[in-house]
Amino acid sequence: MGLLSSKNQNAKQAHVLLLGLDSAGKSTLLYKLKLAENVCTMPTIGFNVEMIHLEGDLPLTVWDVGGQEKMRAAWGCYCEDADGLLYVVDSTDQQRLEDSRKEFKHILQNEHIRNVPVVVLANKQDVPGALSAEDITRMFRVKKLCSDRSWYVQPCCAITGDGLAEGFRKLSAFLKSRTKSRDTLAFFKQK
Ligand code: G3D
Ligand code: MG
Repeated sequence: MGLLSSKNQNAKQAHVLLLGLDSAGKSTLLYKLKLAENVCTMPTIGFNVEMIHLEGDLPLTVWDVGGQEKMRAAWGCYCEDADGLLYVVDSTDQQRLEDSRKEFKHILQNEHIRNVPVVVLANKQDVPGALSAEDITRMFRVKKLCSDRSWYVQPCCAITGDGLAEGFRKLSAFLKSRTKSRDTLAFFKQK
């Protein structure tokens, strides 16, 4: 799986999927982070792919896949190489919250990303009346859905950038500890 896969466990880089309904703020947050630092970019073919490398952290290759209804059916095709999932929620869009929750639940069932760490980004916190990270955690039943993996729900605002680095760093930390425990397991298996 991905760049942290058994094929390439020494590569200090990870492949992360950035998903969520259309208009959740995926591209805004990706470019907000990208413009705040020096990054290597890659050509975009029907979706955005950017390298995000926060100082002192694991470089993340982030795949921002479209969230329109017809694109959602294709999300599964991007899972095979994924080491982690960032799921963006528009915390102000109460009408589509249930759609977003269903898509979240569905993607978590993809066998290729079983057990991969998840960070949910509760975006648009600048808008009055936005649901809090705690509300999203409860309404999405994140604790139950992610009982088989590391997870975290991070409040953020893609416009100001508040909370974005924290969310990415959290995922990076999960990925690092996952690699470490895999290495330890491999070490003991060899013995
Ligand atoms: P997507 O890539 O998930 O489809 P976009 O979403 O990044 O294109 O964002 C959709 C709209 O939401 C954009 O507005 C964008 O400016 C807005 N948006 C994204 N993040 C935030 C946020 O944190 N706060 C607020 N207030 N707005 C946000 P437009 O008007 O261009 O459609
Ligand atoms: Mg987009």
